[in-house]
This record gives sequence, structure tokens and C-alpha cells, in this order.
Amino acid sequence: MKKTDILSLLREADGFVSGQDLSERLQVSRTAVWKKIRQLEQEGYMIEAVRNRGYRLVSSPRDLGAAEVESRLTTKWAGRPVCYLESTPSTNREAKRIGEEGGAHGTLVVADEQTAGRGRRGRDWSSPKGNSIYMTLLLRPKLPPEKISMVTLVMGLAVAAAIRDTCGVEAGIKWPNDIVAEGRKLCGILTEVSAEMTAVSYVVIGVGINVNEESFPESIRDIAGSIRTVTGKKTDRAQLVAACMDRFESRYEAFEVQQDLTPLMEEYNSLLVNRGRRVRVLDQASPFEGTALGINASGELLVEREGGEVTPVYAGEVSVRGQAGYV
Ligand code: BT5
Repeated sequence: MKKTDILSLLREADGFVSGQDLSERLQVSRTAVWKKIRQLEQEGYMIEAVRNRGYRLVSSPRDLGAAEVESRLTTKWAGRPVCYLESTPSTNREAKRIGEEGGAHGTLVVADEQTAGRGRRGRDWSSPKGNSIYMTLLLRPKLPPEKISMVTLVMGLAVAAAIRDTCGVEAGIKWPNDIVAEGRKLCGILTEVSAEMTAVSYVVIGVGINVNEESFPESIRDIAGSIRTVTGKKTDRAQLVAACMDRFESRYEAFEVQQDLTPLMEEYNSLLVNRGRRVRVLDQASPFEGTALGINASGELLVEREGGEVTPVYAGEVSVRGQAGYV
């Protein structure tokens, strides 16, 4: 029995749960339950114990940590195990290290701070301590390399759904990898692959979500936002991490069976903020403008040009901007 098993049951109960219940459900003695409760208390959890009623979780010492996330997970494999770090250069870098060492499909690296957080093409990801989520999921997909860019879209969809369900924010997706609300970027996703010519060894999907941040550095003040700046409320970070894993697992399984985004296209397009809008495709060789129609089953953005010609835009190569600015 792990202490997270007890935490899960206390959280599930949302009130008192008897020592008898705990010992039966975990198949351990009541003394063993009591010892784990003592251990949790020593780590800073406040647990109320009342004769004839049992135990009740009053508060946790922190809102992010391995036990906090694990005790909220509802998944079979996504987020199992959780590797939690107070601080790390980059959770993607750490997940790649774990990938090289043979780490399991579904391993999740979560950090409270990154000292060298990265965006795409070497850009920086602002990653201060204490208020946001920096996490990377390690996958060993049974997919050819050319299909890997689609997992970024699956993750984007999962994070948008988790933010909508958990925080009540009308989050949308800016193709291919940003989650936005009220015109501001709440989340970015960075997928990296280790592959041979024909086979993928592992993939890491890095997700940065601005959760309880209230202000941003000068350089990103005009584009960045957080769940807190949108709702005015604080969000439990571990709860949101677990919700992201939950929403990801089911969607990824549908995607893996189909080997494309057919089962997810409708939901994706319904959350796509670019849809029906004028966009500029910043293709280095030949930039162009058009109206974004939505994604196809391969995850390409279909852009209709002046004159009606529809061009599929591949995620790896270009950026898309709204006519007036970022979205
Ligand atoms: C991204 O890149 O949006 C992908 C970001 C991925 C971050 C996660 S955190 C966990 C994991 N570990 C890592 O090291 N990375 C991943 P891109 O589309 O290139 O956007 C980067 C741009 O977003 C920057 O150039 C800034 O303009 C802006 N930006 C930087 N930090 C931001 C933040 N915290 N919130 C909103 N925008 C930010």
C-alpha cells in the first residue's frame, strides 16, 4: 500500500471515511492505515480523525507534487509513473533522458520550475516557480515517424478540454499547438521525437500551462495570459495535470487505433479559434494569406486562398498568425 492510495480514497470520499473502510478497500490492517495517516500528517497533510466517523482530508501542504498528482489520476497508463521535480532545466530534457534509459510509455515528468524552458525552434518558455504547470509525457507510439506531428494536436485537444472542464474557461486552440482564451496564450506544446528512418523509439510531449500566474515578463506581456487572469480564481495544479492525462488517454487511444485524427476532427475543429478567420501563413519560402477552414484527418490546416484554391498547411513547417496579431 502506498500513501497515495490512502490520499486517493480520502479525496474520493470528499468527507469522512472510516478506518474500517480504508483497511478493507486497501486490504491492510487498521494499524497499517493509521501508520500511513500519521506519515501523511508528518508531511504536512491535515487529516481530521473523529471517533466512529473516521478520517477526513482537510488540507494538503502543497498543490503540486508526485503524491498530489498520483492521488488524482484516473488513467490506466497516462501519467504512470509521475516523476516530480522542484526545479529542472526543462521537463522535455528530463523526459528524453528517461526515454533513453528505457522509461515506460506514459511516464510523466512534472516540475514546479524550469530554468531553461524551451519553445519551438529554440525559443524560450518563461517558467517561473510556484504558479504554473511544466510537464512532459513520454510515449512509445506504434506509429511511423510522419504521423508523430499529430500527437501534438491530440495533446492540444486534451489540454483545451481539461481546462474547459476543470476551470470553466472557454479555451480554444490556435493551430497547431497553442491553447488560448480571450486572445491570450495560456499554453504551449513542444513535441520532440527520437526516431530511426522508419521506426519511432519514443516521443516526448512538453506542455507549459500558465495557471495561477498573475503577471508576465515585459517581452510576453501582450500575448500571455493565465487561467487566473481569465477567471480571477486559483486552480489546483495537480487536479489540472490529472485532468489533462485523463482527457489525453482516451483521445490518444482513439487516434492510435485509427492512425489519424478522423475520430477527433469534429471536436478539434469546434475548438479551433482560427476557423473561418483570415490567417497569414508564415511559410519562409512563400508566405500567403487566406481563410482557415479547419484541419483534415492528417492534422493539416486547410487554408482557402483568394480564388478558392485550398492549401493544406503542414504543422512542422510554418507559423500561422491572425491578420491583426497573435491569434
Ligand atoms: C511553444 O513554443 O509554445 C511550446 C512551449 C512548450 C513549453 C513546455 S513547458 C514543459 C516543456 N519543457 C520545455 O522546455 N518546454 C515544454 P512556441 O510556439 O515557439 O512559443 C514560444 C513563444 O511563446 C516565445 O517566443 C514567447 O513569445 C511566448 N512565451 C514564452 N513563454 C510564455 C509563457 N509562459 N506563456 C505564454 N507565452 C509564452
